[in-house]
Amino acid sequence: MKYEILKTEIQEGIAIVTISRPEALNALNSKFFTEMNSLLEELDKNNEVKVIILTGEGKAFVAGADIAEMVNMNSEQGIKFSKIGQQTFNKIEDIDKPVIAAVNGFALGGGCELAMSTDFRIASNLAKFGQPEVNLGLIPGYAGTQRLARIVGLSNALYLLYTADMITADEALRMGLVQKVVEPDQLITEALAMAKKIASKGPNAVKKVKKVTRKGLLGDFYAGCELEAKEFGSLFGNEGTEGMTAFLEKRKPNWK
Ligand code: CO8
Repeated sequence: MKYEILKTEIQEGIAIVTISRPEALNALNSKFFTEMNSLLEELDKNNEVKVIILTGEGKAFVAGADIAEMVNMNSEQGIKFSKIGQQTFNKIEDIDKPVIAAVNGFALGGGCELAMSTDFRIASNLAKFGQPEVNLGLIPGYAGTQRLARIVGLSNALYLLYTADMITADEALRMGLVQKVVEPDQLITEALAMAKKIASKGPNAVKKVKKVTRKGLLGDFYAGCELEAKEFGSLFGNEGTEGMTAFLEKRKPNWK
């Protein structure tokens, strides 16, 4: 597929995906979702890619769903547009490679929801976060009502959703919405360093950590523990045994 909004660069096993429609602050339109779905399938199949970084071009990460595209939608079209976004962001959650958001600027509405569908977020100190939907007489439609409270807790979520306040990267850090804040010119360097660190770990262990941690949060605690034990056991006799042997032999593991 020919990509017009998404630019991808792969270096040393890390795919850096840049959302590039800066004239509209990278607002999410139908074309974005078509491209993102196709790209996720490609990255999923590409064995060279171990970790994915998502970032935005210009002063925004993503300033929300495309208001110009949504303004004339009827209820049925609104539901459809919401579901397309939900399914795409679920794919980001489900892909069995870690995904990191490197939030360079505004992450508002659908942009904050996109960032929340990644595994964790690193932000430039210029980034701003918020769910401004109620300003437009709307509510989040890409699972923001569900993910925000799971990430920052109920009261922080409701505060952001009710007030539509834009918060700084440091406030987002305090709430746990981002995991690290850096100078703007360090954002990609730092995201790459984190991605490379993850890529150096046992690849199957990393995939299973994502699967088990995410599944556990969606289902019940005991089912999560069952899955954890099963996946834990599956690493013995191969990657786990190699990692433990390497530790005892004081050498680097040889991941397959
Ligand atoms: N959609 C479409 N265009 C946008 C959007 C957007 N979300 N945000 C910015 N733009 C456009 C502006 O219209 C402007 O275009 P133009 O130059 O043609 O006038 C251009 O980007 C630059 O924007 P500004 O001039 O406004 O830039 P500022 O630096 O002055 O302001 C802000 C930056 C504060 C980010 C401001 O642009 C803003 O408030 N944007 C809207 C933020 C917002 O409300 N986002 C939430 C949208 S709703 C949403 O995301 C719901 C998700 C769920 C959808 C479910 C589907 C049904």
